[in-house]
Order: sequence, then structure tokens, then C-alpha cells
Amino acid sequence: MSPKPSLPGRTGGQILVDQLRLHGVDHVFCVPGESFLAVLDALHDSDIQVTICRQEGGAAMMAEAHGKLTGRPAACFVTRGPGATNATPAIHIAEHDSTPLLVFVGQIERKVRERGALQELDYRAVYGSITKWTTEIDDVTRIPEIVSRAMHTSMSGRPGPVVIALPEDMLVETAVVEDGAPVAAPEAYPGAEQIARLREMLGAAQRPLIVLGGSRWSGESVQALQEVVGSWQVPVTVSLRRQMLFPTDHPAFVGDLGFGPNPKLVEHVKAADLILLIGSRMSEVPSQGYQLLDIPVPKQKLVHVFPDAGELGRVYRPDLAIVATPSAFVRAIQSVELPASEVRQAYLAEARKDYLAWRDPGPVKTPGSLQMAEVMAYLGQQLPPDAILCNGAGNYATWIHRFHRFNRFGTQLAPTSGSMGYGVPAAVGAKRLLPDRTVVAFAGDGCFLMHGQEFATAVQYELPIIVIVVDNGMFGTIRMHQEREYPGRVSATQLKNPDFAAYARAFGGHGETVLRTEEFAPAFERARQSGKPAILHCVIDPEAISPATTLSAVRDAAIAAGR
Ligand SMILES: Cc1ncc(C[n+]2csc(CCOP(=O)(O)OP(=O)(O)O)c2C)c(N)n1
Ligand SMILES: [Mg+2]
Repeated sequence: MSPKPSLPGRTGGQILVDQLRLHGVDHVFCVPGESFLAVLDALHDSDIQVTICRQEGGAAMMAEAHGKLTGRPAACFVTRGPGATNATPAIHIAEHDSTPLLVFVGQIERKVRERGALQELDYRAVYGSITKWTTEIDDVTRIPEIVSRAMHTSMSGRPGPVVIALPEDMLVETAVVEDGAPVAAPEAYPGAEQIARLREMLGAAQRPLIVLGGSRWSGESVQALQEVVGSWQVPVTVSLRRQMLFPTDHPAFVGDLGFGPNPKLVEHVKAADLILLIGSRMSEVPSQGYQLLDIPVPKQKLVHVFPDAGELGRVYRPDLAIVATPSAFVRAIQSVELPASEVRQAYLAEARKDYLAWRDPGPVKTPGSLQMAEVMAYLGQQLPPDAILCNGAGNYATWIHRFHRFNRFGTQLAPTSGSMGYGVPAAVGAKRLLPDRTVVAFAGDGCFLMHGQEFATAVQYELPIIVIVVDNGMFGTIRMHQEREYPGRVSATQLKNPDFAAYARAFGGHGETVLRTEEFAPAFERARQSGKPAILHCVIDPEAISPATTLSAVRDAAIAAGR
């Protein structure tokens, strides 16, 4: 079906790849399909880096991780029907995490639509509720227009995913068309009056507190905020899995509002008289089940800064609503000075003290011979400050969130949507983009096997990521909830696991089993030295369900409570 030499112009596939190139989309993650051969053919002659993946879920998560790190979308190409539905978790992650992402889907030929043709799917109907825009390119001449709009849409306001279906016959048509031009995400700036009002409100507050979250941050804005907040002496907390937005070592950092936060932090948020939300939606997890701020009118004065007006007032009615990107907002507050206040200082000092006691509780001893607190302490010493830590969902992630000292932007890849299986593909995507950075993925035994096949992608592209599989022989999080709600009635949560170290070796990587704390450091060092993608299969005691409690204690408490 290649174009006849006598036909003028470019094929749809070529036009599309040329648009990606000019928009700076230099990474494509894909699982091939016969529905977009013309695109694959155009990629053959392009310098876009193509990563061939093993499953579309992994491919799309890699692209999503790329968007988290760069603020610009990578492209993911998947085939129609099952290829597209496999990519759904990453589209959902991008929607929840406000990440720019382009997912291109091969589509059936236009003339057979609505017959239930092979792998036919109505993308607008299926993805309409979890994308910023879902569309189909019917006319080859409109590719530049639609890709340009997709770029704008994915990056602007609150960023998110865009799905574009590509009818197979459209891709092989030829046309003479003008290219688009590179697009930048439009900034939204706060007005001078709003900054003046903010200064007034902060000055009048006794106990102001800042919550950071969302996207549209940058290394520079994260750095600049530290200076401003240092002089203000206002406590700063971060939303779930947004720990890279503020350094744990900064004297104003008071902890993160994730799953199972420091109870004292929760008290400090409740005691605040002004909350400044920057980029955060203060959604279900950071708001602790919508308990921290009253809906719709919080008791605390609320200043909400968000890059999209549609979010302001959606859940919480703000006293001051500012449509601005976090980056532009941080630039605008650099000149804001606050007079010193003893009450504010004391509030910060107390919150910081409580954070440090929570983060450094002294020896944390859990059942079993492999102590995750010691593993985290070792990694804290060994990893370079710009190492990227990735994880999916599961209780194993608690160890990272509670004990790892995130100190830089661009060091955390974790889904706020709580999507299992994200860690390994995110690590592959990150290492493909930033080959000089140390990239460590954490996964539970359940989480790992959701997208563990992408370890093959790491081997294929010689990406020496290190995967730490925390194996407790179960879907531990759900077992914990089960013991709390239905004590002793273990149902559908046990796992019989493979030898994950042998799995790594079978794929051509480095694999080791770690059963005892003292084995971890030398195993990690050997993994690093191997220069290969590596898996450290860390077998922990199933009782060690979290840093704070054991499985039996959860069960006993539930029984004592009459469950
Ligand atoms: C894709 C997906 N499926 C199911 C869940 C529900 N879920 C949350 S945590 C969890 C168990 C995770 O098990 P594992 O990775 O072994 O970690 P552990 O909790 O045992 O440390 C499950 C099933 C989810 N969050 N995401
Ligand atoms: Mg587990």
C-alpha cells in the first residue's frame, strides 16, 4: 500500500511523523500494529527515538513518565481495539496526574466503520471521560492542524492525555500540506492585585500552611519556592506522591499528605487558619477522604492557585482564586515579604519537629530477617541526589514515601491514581530519556507482575535500571484492609510467586535474592556493577505490613473492636 511514486506529497504517516518531529516529540513508545504501518514506515527514516515495548500498558506508562519528567508529551502508538484498551491505565494515570500524553491509535478503514469490523472501537465514546480530547483524523490534510491542537491541549491549563485515532486508509493517502509550527504551553500569570491580596491575607494569618501538588512545576520553580518560603517561615506540605516538589531537608518542610500520613501533620493542617494550595487539587488522598477542608466552604481561609479555572471552586470555594501555573505563581511571589511573626514561627517549629520525629523515629523493627527501614537508609546514603525513584501501588511504597529523602524536582515517578504496575515501565521510560541518571523501581510481588514484562524492554535497550521487588507473598494492601474489615477471613489475596531473580537472569539481566538485611548492600552493589538491568528479589516477612504495624496487630485490633 506504499504511495505510488507518481503521487505528489507525503503520506499521512509521513506528515504525522514530521509534525511530531517539529513539535519536539522525540520519543515514541509503541507496540506495533498492522493498523499503522505507514507511521512505522515513516519512523524508519526519522531520528525520533522509538522504544518497542511488550504491552501497550507499559508503553503508555513509559510515555506518561516522560511527560512527568519533561512537562511535554511523548507519543505512544498502539493498535486499534485491544491495543488501545491495554493502554487505558496510563491514560487514566495521565488524567489523574495532570500529565501531558499523546496516544495515537491505529483505526479501521473509514469505509467499514460501524460494521463491527475487526478490532473496531468507538474511541470518542470509550475515552471521552478520561482524556482532555479524543478525536479521529478523517482527512489527511488536517493532520498538521489536529496534531498542533493535540499538543496545545495536552500541555495547556491542567495537562492531560489526548487520544487520536488514525484510520489505516487515511495514513496511506498522500497530500500536499503545510506543516504546523512548534507550540509552547501557554502560561497563566497571577495579577498584581491578586499578589497584593495574597500578601495581605498571609500577613493577617496566624498559622498559614502551604500545600503543593499537581504538575506544571519545573526544577527552577521548585528551587525558587524554597527561597521564598525560607524567608516567610510558613510550613510546606506536599500532596500524595508529589514529594519531589519540596526538599525534605528544607526547614519549612513538614511532611507529605499521602496514605497514612503523620497524624500530627493532619492536626497541624486542621489547625491552620489559611491554606495556600499551589497546583494541588487537594483531592481524596491528600485531603484524607475530604476531611481536612470543609466542602464547599473550608473553615480555613483558602487561596487556591491552579493553572485551569475549571478546577477553582469545583470542590472548595476559595477566598482568593488565582488562575496561574505553579511556575508563574512562584515567580510572582518572589518579591512578597512577610513581617516576622512569633506565632507563625512557633507553628512552623512545632510542625517541623513533629515531621522529623516521624521521619527519623529511631530504629524501626519489623518482623523478619529483612528490614526495609535499613534498606531505605542504605539507599538514602548510596543513591545520588538526582536518582529517580519509581513505584506503583502497594504497601511496599510506604517505605519510600515515609523514609526516602526526596530533595530534587524530577526524582519521583509514582501514580497518584494508585495504579499498580507503574514502577517498572516508568523506570524504563525515565532511563531511556535520561541514561546518565540512576533509576530505581520499587514493586511489590503483585505490582511487579502487572508490567514486569517491560524488564525485557530494559534488556533490549541495555537500560541498567535496578528493580527492587518487595515480596511478601500477597496482595498485601488488600490483605491489610481485609484483616481490618473481615479479620481472619483471608480471601483472594494470597500469591504463589516465581523466583524473580531467576526471571531477571532469564531475560538477560542481573538477578539476586535477598533474604536478610545484611545481604542487601552487597547485592545492590553487584547489581550496580553488573551494568545490566537488575532485579533484587527482596523476600520480607508477610507480618511486616507497614513501618507502623503488623498483620496480626491489624487483625487483633479488628477482633477486639468486634468486627
Ligand atoms: C491496577 C490495580 N489493580 C488493583 C489495585 C488494588 N490494589 C491496591 S494495592 C494492591 C496490592 C498490591 O500488592 P503488592 O504489589 O504485592 O504490594 P503489597 O501491598 O503486598 O506491598 C491491590 C491489588 C490497584 N491499585 N491497581
Ligand atoms: Mg505483596
